Amino acid sequence: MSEKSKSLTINRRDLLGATAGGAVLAAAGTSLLASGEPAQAASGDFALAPGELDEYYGFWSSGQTGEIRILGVPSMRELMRIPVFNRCSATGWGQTNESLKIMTEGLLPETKAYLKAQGKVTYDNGDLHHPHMSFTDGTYDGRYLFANDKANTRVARIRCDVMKCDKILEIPNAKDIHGLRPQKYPRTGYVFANGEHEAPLINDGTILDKPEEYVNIFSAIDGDKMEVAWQVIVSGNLDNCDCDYQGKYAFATSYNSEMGTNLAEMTANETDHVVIFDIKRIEEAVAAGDYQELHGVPVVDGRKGSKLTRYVPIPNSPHGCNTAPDKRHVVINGKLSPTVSVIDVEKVAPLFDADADPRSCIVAEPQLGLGPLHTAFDGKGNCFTTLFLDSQVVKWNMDKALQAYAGADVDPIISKVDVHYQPGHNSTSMGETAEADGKWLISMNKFSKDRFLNVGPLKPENEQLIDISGDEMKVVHDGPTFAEPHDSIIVHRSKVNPVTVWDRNDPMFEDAIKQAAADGVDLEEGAEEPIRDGNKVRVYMTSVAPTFSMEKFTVKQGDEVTVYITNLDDIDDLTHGFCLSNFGVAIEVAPLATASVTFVAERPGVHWFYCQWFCHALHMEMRGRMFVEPRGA
Ligand code: CUK
Ligand code: CUA
Repeated sequence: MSEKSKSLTINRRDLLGATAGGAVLAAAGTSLLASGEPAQAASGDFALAPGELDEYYGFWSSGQTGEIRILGVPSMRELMRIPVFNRCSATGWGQTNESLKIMTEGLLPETKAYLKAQGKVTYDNGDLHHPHMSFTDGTYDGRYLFANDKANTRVARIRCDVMKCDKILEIPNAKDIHGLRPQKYPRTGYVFANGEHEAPLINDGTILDKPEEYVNIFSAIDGDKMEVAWQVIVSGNLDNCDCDYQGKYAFATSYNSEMGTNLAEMTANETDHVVIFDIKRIEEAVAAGDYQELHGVPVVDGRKGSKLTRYVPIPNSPHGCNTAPDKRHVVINGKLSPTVSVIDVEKVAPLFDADADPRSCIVAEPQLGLGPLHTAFDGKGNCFTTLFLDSQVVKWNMDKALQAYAGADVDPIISKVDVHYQPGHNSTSMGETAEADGKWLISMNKFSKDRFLNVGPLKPENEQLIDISGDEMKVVHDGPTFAEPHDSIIVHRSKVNPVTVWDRNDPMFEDAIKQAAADGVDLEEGAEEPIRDGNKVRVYMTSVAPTFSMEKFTVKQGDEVTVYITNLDDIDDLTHGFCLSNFGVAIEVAPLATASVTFVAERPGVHWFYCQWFCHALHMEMRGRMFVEPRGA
């Protein structure tokens, strides 16, 4: 792509006009695809020999698949999937009692009632866009990942010691959580979460088609307790968010300051805004009782004119919100504007004076190209912004952008590289922390088109690995992924230290341990026979490759049966499973874990259970029988 995009000015009306006001970005982008230039030569040092380990963990979202994926970077090998909002056939996530507890305990009462009417106990889907790690003192601390669910207004926490989700919280009052970031300083602390879609504050049907009475909600969640600490009512909607390295402010972009309900209305203004939240003032307002309580959460009013927030005008539907590792600048990505707007956090405090110009915190606004969505950083003063419409990543220099805004005749743009195609998020190694190291950039491209063998009408995304160690960016690898990672973080492996076997007393097994104690059973020994309690039957088994401790057990048709499996194998990687044929039951039991599953034995006859996780030369023989006596027998 030529430099023409640099000088090309485009406003929202031009863009909408060019696409007949239809499907804005995707349609416009498809006609602007980069031409088929030859791929750049690979630098070679991203490839690892068999057995070599990656330098970084990549934590990937999966969008509407609802899970988190762990990739190795730079090899881009997928290492693991962590089911979160989805169901998982392999691990039994959404089926084991342990996972069902996590998936149900944080739901609101009205959601539980709704689901019950559908014959369900939890949602089956999620839309996970933003995985982010907990921070201590401005860098990753390896404790937790947090992630949003845009589809069903939830926030999840994943424990990095076992790489399993341990909490899912439905956020009351808000609608459709999108942008999410953990507090960077002093620690996480808060997890900031944006409600994206506008709705009545009390959404009980009293107010319907009166958009002027809709609001949006910004939430601060206590990441340690996984409870909502406080919420803020805002003007306009909320898209992406980030926060500073000082622990004072959070920032959220708004693409629909108009509070419109259709495309034309939402894109009517040439200017939208960033909302800046003053954390201390909000905490003080909550402490002083200056709030309304809704669903047990203190909700303060931060709409325009409030002393708790400031609204900074930004051109044309800003999207991404990215704080630089210089601890000072926050980049707001223009989306429909070819610019990014840079906020200086040191100029934010004066904005809260009564007659300050809200734009006085903007210290640069370089024009980068068409469709800037997200920006990543190398820790050396350079920024990498995805250009959705241009199908490019642009590398630009922060200092030069500041100088240009101050009037100097300098061009902040260093180079551009074609990506394939239509990038959304990007991320750099450690780039969201004060320890950004400038080695790798991932461009997360929404369209793969012709980059892989055709797999039918539904195509993978294409995540390209870019070597950013030099001035020129080098695309060195194409990585297809299934629907639809939006965002990723690249974490140095020194920050993450998972265990290889479970602790027998892990909180995940709390209920099983309690129930076994009540039944007088030692989980590590199992029981000889099922324990009957009315029509509830509990079966306690252990597993040691290649056997279950019970060869057979008998229950009655209609019994509610709970099977507990405790895996006594403590060898690295020796996972077993429990799959009960024709009962739709299959669960994972990792080394030293206990897992349980409950079902109604409504099918009389002989039913085999088997281990579905290949564990031993005699894995096929690791099986047993459940006898179900017919009703009345
Ligand atoms: S959003 Cu997806 S490309 Cu949900 Cu972070 Cu920008
Ligand atoms: Cu145990 Cu396969």
